Amino acid sequence: MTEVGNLVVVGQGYVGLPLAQEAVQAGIHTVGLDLNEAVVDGLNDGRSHVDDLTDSDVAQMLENSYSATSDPVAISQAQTIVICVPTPLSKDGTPDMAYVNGAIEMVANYVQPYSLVSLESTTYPGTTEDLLKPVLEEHGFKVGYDIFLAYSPERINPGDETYGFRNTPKVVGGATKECSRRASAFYAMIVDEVVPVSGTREAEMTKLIENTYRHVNIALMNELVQAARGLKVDLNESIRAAKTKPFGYQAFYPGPGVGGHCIPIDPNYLSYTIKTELGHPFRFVELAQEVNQSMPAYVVSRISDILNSLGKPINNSSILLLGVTYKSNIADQRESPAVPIARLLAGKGAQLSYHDPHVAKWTVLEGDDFERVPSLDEALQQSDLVVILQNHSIYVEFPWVDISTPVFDTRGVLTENPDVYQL
Ligand code: SAJ
Repeated sequence: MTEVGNLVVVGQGYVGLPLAQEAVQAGIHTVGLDLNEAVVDGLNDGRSHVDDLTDSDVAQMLENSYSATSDPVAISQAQTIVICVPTPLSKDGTPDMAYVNGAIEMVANYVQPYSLVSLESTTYPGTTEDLLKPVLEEHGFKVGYDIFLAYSPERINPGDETYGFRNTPKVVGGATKECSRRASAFYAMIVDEVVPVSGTREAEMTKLIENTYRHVNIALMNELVQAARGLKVDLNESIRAAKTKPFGYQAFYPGPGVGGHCIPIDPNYLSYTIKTELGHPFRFVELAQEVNQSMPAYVVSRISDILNSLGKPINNSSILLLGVTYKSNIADQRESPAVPIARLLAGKGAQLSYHDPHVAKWTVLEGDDFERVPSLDEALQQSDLVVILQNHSIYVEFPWVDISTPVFDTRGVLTENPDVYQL
């Protein structure tokens, strides 16, 4: 415990807060450091802003050894600092390292000698060595001697009932052997399995492999579903059949687009590095990004074809969108494809309404909020077309046989119903 000492977690979002919770449960005095005062105040009032933690989870943390603050001086009281800040894309699609740069500068200004600094934010290989290490050394530290530096990719899976923080193996790569030892000792207190790798680059690449694998395979299904339509093949049925193969295959499904904080973002960190460091494109990621980003327009073209076959233009047709989050059965809307789909339909004159059990008010255009339809049953009867964008359980279990309104299912959840339109 002395080596681990007190912990400061920089960033109290969907990654930092679960990590703080696990550390508190392990008996580690933990301070959640976040520059967003509203987040800090909410946490200190016992309120959670993260899907995977309830208010009572936060209250329990406060009763133990947790508090939140926006004052970086807390770093000077800790021996272990974990950085869990966002790594989004800039407008031009390149990595936006502003949060990481801000965090490491703040840590370097306050961190005590012999502390451990671990970065968890998803990023390109080389970030820890080439961006964090120089900042610490500019502040007089010698990495591996009087400061210890590591990278450990976050593997938080929002809404996952099976895998939580503690039972998901944690990959850890240190800048030096002693850094790796220190980091492994810390993480061993909060996860069941630590997976040490030889360096920070290997740890950074691990996360990019994991998510690029998904990104590319989802894009493969998104491109294939368009060809399958032309070949008169029910692709979702073939995927379900392929899934019976007990080895060498993992099912991915076509959809209306790829949302979330990981999959549409992370692989671009890989293609960015390859392009800038090596001077050539990383074609798999660029093609996958192109295919996945084209899905909203493909969905709208399918809507146009369906309404056309019913003798109705998109213009003035009432279209009910079901499910506006990025993933089923959670409230997170980040990068949800529902937004570009709604914008395209509104641009063509559609009368839009939406329902989502997790979203009471939906912002499609800046300052233009939609209210959720008050009654799903009524809205279903009053629409010209219903479009299922997210397979929330409520829609999978809904009695669709009683509905006369045409339904377009972009998630392949109603394939048993021949009258339902598919991607
Ligand atoms: N999607 C498809 N077809 C698929 C799978 C996903 O269209 O077959 C779409 C989803 O609708 C969503 C997006 O892609 O919009 C991302 O879905 P996701 O299942 O990958 O969910 P995420 O973004 O929450 O990914 C996380 C990742 N976890 C971490 O990065 C720590 C990922 O590594 C997990 O494997 C994934 O959850 C998971 O398994 O649910």
